[in-house]
Amino acid sequence: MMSLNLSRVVLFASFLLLGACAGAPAAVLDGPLVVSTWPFGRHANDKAMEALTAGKSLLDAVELGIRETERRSSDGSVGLGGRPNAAGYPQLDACIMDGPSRDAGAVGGVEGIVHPISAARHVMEKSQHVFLVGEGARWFALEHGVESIPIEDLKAKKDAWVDGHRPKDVDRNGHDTIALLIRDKDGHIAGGCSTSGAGGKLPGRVGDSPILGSGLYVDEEVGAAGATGIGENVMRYCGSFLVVEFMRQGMHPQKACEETVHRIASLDPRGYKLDICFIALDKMGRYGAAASNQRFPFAVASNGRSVVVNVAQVVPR
Ligand code: SD4
Repeated sequence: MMSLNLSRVVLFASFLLLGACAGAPAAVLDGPLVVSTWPFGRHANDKAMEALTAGKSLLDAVELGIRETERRSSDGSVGLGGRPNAAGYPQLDACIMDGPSRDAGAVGGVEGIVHPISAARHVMEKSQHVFLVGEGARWFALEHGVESIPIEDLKAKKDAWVDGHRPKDVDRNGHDTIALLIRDKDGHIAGGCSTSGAGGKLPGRVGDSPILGSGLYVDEEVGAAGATGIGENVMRYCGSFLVVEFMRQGMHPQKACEETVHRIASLDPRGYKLDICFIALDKMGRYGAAASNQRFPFAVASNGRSVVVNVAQVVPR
C-alpha cells in the first residue's frame, strides 16, 4: 500500500517535471501590451504605445505614458493637480521598475515636482539607491533637472483647500493613482506608478504606490502587477508582489488579481471593505484586473486597440 502511494507520488512528480521541462507556454500576443489603472490610463497607454512604435525603450514608454497622466492632472488625479494633504500641499509618490535589468527607483512624499515618475527614473539610473523621500528626493530631482515649481506657487490652492475644502477625514473619493504595466513585443516587462495619494493625508504619509511589491511589482520571468485604492490596505499585504507570486504558480493574471483580493479579505478584519484594486499582465501577453468592493474600470492597449474595460467587484467567498 505504502509503495503504491509512493509510486503515485513519483509518477505525479515526473509529470510536473516534464511540464516544467517543456519550457514556458507560448505567447498569446505578437505585439506589445499596455495595461493601466482607471479610464485616464487610456491616454497614458496611447502615449506608451506611441513611444514603443517610435522605437523608444521600454522604460521610455513607461515614463512617457505616466508623464501624460501627470501632465493632465488638472482633473484632480495624479501629479501636482492632485488633492492636497492635510497641510494643503500635494505630496507625490512614484516608482518605476525594469524587468530585464531588475532595476528600480522610487520617490515618496515629494513636493513641487511636476513629473515624479521622471524623478523616480533618475533615482534608478543616476543614484546608488532605490528610494528617496521628502526634501532629499526633491533636492535630488532638482539636481537632475526634473521640472519643478516653487512650492509657494501652490499657496492659493492651499489656502482654498484649508479654508473651505479640506475634509475632516482623509478624502478617499476620486482616484488618484496610475499604475502602468508594459510587455513589449519581445516579452520584456516594465512598469511604473504615480500618485498624489489620498487627499487630506497627513504630511509625510507615504502610501503603497512607490513601495516596490505593494503599489507595483515587476518580475521579468513572470509578469507585473500594480495597485490602486487605499494604500494602507495594499501595503500591509505586499499586494502587487502577491499577484505576481500567484502568476508564478501558474494562475492567469485575472485569477491572480482575484485571488489576491480574496487572500487579503480573508486576513483583514475589514473583510472585503478594503477599497483595493489590482491590474496585472504576464509574460505571455495575458492580462486581468480585480477590485474588492467596487466596479473598477481599467485601460488596455494592444493590437491597435485602446479601450477601457470594466471589471466588477469580486464575489465575496
Ligand atoms: C494611496 N493607493 O496613496 C494610493 C491612492 C489611490 O485610487 O490609488 N487611489 O493610497
